[in-house]
Amino acid sequence: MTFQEYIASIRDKRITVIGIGVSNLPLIRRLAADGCRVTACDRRERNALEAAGELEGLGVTLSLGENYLDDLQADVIFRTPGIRPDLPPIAKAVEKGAVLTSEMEAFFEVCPCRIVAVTGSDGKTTTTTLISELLKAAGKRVWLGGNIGHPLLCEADDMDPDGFAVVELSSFQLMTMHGRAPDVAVVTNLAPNHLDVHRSMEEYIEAKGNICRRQGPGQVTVLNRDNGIAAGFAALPGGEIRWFSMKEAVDNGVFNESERLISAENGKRAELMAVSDIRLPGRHNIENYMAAYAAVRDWVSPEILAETAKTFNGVEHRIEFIRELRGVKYYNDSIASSPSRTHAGLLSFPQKVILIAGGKDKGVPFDELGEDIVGHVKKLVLTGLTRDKIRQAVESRADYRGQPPIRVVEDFREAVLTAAEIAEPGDVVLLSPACTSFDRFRNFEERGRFFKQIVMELK
Ligand code: UMA
Repeated sequence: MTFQEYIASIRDKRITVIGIGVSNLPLIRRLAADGCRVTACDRRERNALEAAGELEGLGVTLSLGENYLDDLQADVIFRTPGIRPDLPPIAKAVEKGAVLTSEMEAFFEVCPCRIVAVTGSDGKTTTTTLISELLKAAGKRVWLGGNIGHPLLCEADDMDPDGFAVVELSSFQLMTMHGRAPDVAVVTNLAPNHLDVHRSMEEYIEAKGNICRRQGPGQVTVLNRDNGIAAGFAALPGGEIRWFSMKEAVDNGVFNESERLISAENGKRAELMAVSDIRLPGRHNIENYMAAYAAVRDWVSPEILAETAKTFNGVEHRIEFIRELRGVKYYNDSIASSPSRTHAGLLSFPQKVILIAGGKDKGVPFDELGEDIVGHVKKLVLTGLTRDKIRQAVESRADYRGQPPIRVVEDFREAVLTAAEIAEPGDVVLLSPACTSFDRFRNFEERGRFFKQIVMELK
């Protein structure tokens, strides 16, 4: 069924789209343009919903604010990922016969090409992007989307049946995926996450398992051998199991042996590349490469893998390599808007770095950040509204004996220039703010791009 035919099949039904955000907006527009009767619901009030006027202009009925689900009368419901499928009004509508689906579930039904789907608690965005890069480098047409921030349903009819849809899937999306299985499913790892939304760790694992639960012959399941929960998915029906492992040799998949990546195809081994060829910093990126190659080895040669590893700079704003100038490497980790994210950023480098941190105060404690800074930072440059709070968190530590030295600079550009000035050949300069950007920027993307611009202008 094409997307066009799918829309035709629901055109006479009462359609309700719940959640007017990134996933659903293009869908609402398309349904309305194709003459469907659409109600769109969102808990946000009208004044917080930029698209309200535009959608009404298209004939969409809006149900907004606190009681947005009170009058849910629908035959077909599209649920946004951020809403639990078992909310009482939704459950009641389903009891009365409504079909509950989502943008991603519908996409799986109408996607004309192969689907490679990636989930996991960590590394899924980088692994998804890597898979897309590898396939593109092998000359394939690729559509990249899903939880990574780009909904694909409305593009389905333009997709080339010989191409690939490469999608990142969150547990929220997977919770209700019961239809077509992906041709290749990748599970990077599983660790407690989103337990504010999921009722339990069991529910979270159950949702993630949906990525491979209905796979079968001719399909591929890539699993992390070193992660107990992800490895447990091998017991699900699944497809051909391909493992990746940092710790042990596997019969089918990719593993690390003495810092060299080895591909194994049903026992037959071939060396792929040295771990040191991977330009992205951090041990976790070795795992991301292993997972990605295990997923695409049928279409991507080892030469393309090695070439991509040497040149791929990473996903924008996530420990993204910018340039090397006079022996100093600059990295943009603007996405790190919390101390835990900066912790991960710092641990990605084997050496102590020159860290630029600080931003808007969102009330989180900086005690652990203080510990990370003392342990992993060579020189610290603080800026933004939290600059003094972070400085105090570092200086008040019993183990702080003047290392790292701290420079406090009010202006963001000055902060970057200061970091460049105090850096020596061999150093890494890392923007990983541990705070949100809203004291000075519209979002972390704007902060990251401004940082990159300043770094590129350095002479
Ligand atoms: N809404 C309600 N009631 C609710 C929850 C939400 O009315 O109970 C409304 C919100 O007001 C909003 C709308 O629903 O206007 C959409 O919100 P949303 O958060 O469900 O979703 P999207 O804007 O469509 O973004 C989602 C993903 N967000 C979540 O899963 C929470 C995005 O991932 C994803 O990029 C996007 O779809 C593209 O498909 C974000 C994320 O943080 C980046 N994901 C989590 C993660 O990666 O860890 C899962």
